[in-house]
Amino acid sequence: LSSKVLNEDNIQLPLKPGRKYTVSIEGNIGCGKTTLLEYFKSSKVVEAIKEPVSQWTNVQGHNALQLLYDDPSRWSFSFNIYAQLTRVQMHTKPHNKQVKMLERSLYSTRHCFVENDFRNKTINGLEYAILNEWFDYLTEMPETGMDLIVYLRADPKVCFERIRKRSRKEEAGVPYKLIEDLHNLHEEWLLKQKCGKLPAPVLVLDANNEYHKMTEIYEEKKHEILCGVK
Ligand code: DGT
Repeated sequence: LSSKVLNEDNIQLPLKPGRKYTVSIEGNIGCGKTTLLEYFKSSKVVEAIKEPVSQWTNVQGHNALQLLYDDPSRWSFSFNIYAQLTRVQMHTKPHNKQVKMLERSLYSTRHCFVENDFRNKTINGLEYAILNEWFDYLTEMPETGMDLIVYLRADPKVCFERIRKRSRKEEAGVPYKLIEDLHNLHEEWLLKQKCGKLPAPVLVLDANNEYHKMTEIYEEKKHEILCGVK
């Protein structure tokens, strides 16, 4: 796996001074999105907005993530529509820093999780249609636009091992097939571009490496990851 930028022509560095940018960090469960956000969190120019997993494990007292994995056919629609709400909240959160860095986006819910649930029949045709109509409506809003996607591309086996090691209680029963399927969906969306025009150029980083090597890669690619903002 090598680092490359798709649609390289679309990234014009340095970008206009003073403008705000939105960068979405994408990749499979366990690929290291949180680590990247943690790395850039202390930067003066970055507002890092982590995925609200704690919100999903306590929706007014309901552990939506646990329910999702206990009984996907019953709970996938509820989970995805709630994930969609929390993602709009991330996209629209006001910020003062020049670069807003998001852990996933409305797009990964749609093209990876919702797509996977429909293919595996854990959501039905009507549920799929409702989620997609919401997605189309929400992504027409200028506030949900993005300037760059950073794809942390890792082997599904590596992700599966990391998920096993971190042993998040709700993910105890995550099957390898889910990780493989989500990997393929990220590839279809971000590399093969099978989901239509991408909302932003994609910077692909090899995320198979261990922590120290990954931080070296982040430092080396900092200029691109931050859209040229110093
Ligand atoms: P990292 O830091 O790369 O290891 O990332 P994670 O695993 O902390 O974050 P992520 O987004 O890959 O997943 C957190 C959990 O939530 C995981 O069990 C998958 C699930 N999840 C995240 N987003 C969605 C979504 O939009 N729909 C569904 N059905 N599940 C989702």
